[in-house]
Amino acid sequence: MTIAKVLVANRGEIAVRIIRACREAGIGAVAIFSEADRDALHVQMADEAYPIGPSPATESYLAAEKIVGVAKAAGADAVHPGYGFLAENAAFAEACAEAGLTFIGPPPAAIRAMGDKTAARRIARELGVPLVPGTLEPVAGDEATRAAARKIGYPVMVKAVLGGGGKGMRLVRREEELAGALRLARGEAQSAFGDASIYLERALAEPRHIEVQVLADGQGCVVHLGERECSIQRRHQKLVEESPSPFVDAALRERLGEAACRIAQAAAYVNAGTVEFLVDAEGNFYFLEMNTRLQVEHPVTELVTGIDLVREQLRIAGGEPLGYGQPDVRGRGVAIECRINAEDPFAGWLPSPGTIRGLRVPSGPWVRDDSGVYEGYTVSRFYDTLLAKLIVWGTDRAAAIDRMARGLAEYKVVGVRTTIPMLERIMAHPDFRAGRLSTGFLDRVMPDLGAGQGRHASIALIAAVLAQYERLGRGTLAAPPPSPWRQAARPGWRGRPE
Ligand code: MV4
Repeated sequence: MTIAKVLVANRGEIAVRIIRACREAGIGAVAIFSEADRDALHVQMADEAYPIGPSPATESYLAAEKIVGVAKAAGADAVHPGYGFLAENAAFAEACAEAGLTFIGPPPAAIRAMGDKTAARRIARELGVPLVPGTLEPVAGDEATRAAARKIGYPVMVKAVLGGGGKGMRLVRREEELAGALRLARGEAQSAFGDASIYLERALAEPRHIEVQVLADGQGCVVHLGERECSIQRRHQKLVEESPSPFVDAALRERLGEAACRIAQAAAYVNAGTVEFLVDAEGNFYFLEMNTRLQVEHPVTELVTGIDLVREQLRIAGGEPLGYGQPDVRGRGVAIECRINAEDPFAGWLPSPGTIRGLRVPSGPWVRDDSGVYEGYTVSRFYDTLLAKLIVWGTDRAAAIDRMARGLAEYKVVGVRTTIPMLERIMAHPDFRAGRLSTGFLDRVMPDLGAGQGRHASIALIAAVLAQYERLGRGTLAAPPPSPWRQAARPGWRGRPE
């Protein structure tokens, strides 16, 4: 089925990324936009753009029926969901198919199979892929759950069956905490996923979060494109990702990749997907879950393998075979991605919406800026805080780190606070430069940032809100600065005034 026009059911940097891939493939790109996104970059770059509804995502980017309706009216023959929003919504994929639209992603059955985390664990177990010790079915009733937790051994992780990405996840260190944690986890699962089912796993202490990119065509060919190290996270929001992982050697890569491909095959997977693992300090890996979508961090895989993942998604959805096998996939060098978010890690990670009054993005050899914003754009408070991703490539990890540090130093955003200063601190940190990473990295090396779930995180947030309130009270925020470049304390980068 030839795809001539794609409706991009997303916004921000990923919508721009998909529009660019369509443009390069000679495919028409249709954008949708909410009231808040009327002036957004993706709207300006698309061939056509249609309003989809009010600003709240539930009335726009999550309004499946409206999106299908606009796709049909615009004469699109395919829909790309991007990530987030409806990307892993099997009902949306089915609605697209029922409307005669190609969903650029996996079959609904694969989305459902991997969306039920205990079903995914059962598939991995049947394949002999190592699992984090835990239950393979949802746990019901406090007594049975208490017994299961005793059998697993504390600390345990309580997880939502339909969860993922850490949503609704709770660490329980001892039995006395279990009942309360179950009540909270079940409540969060019910409100977030419409299903209160939960399961238990042994909690691994400060593991690495390593994921494997897979690509599967419609003819049964499945390859993996190496791994990504994603351990530097704040409350399950990744901040820095890289490929390959500094911890993974060729033998472990082979085992991770083979396991990921077998899981994708067992799920009858088609298109791009990511298999997540936890890896302990001894190099033991454990299957966590499979994400049935393109990931934010896909560019690091693209820079190392030379494979355009969005272009491959379009080709696969159009019925084309991959045309290559595992021996043809080779990685070279190291790529690192930093997420430029409109939030202030030094003020309790408070979101920082507002107008971008000055913007200078880095460039130069092997520097890529995947952005959804422009100078003069007003960052909305309705959606996530991601402005752009800075991605670099280097011949080795030290070169990539140095290039990222140079890129971050060049990156200037005036008008909203960003994660750039914190990212610069990470690049300069000896533990990061030595590859000493784990999911506890941010807590360990920057406890002042209140990155974790702990009490100090709440204290940091309260302090930040009070400081903001005080500044407002003094009116110091009332008068806008006279010049963005004066605020950036640098001469205008467009060259010195004549
Ligand atoms: C875990 C874990 C340790 N033990 N499960 C986080 C998101 C989702 N992909 C699963 N995640 C984890 N699951 C067990 N049994 C550690 C993580 C984890 C994590 C946990 C807390 C804080 C940050 C984290 C970052 C990545 C993974």
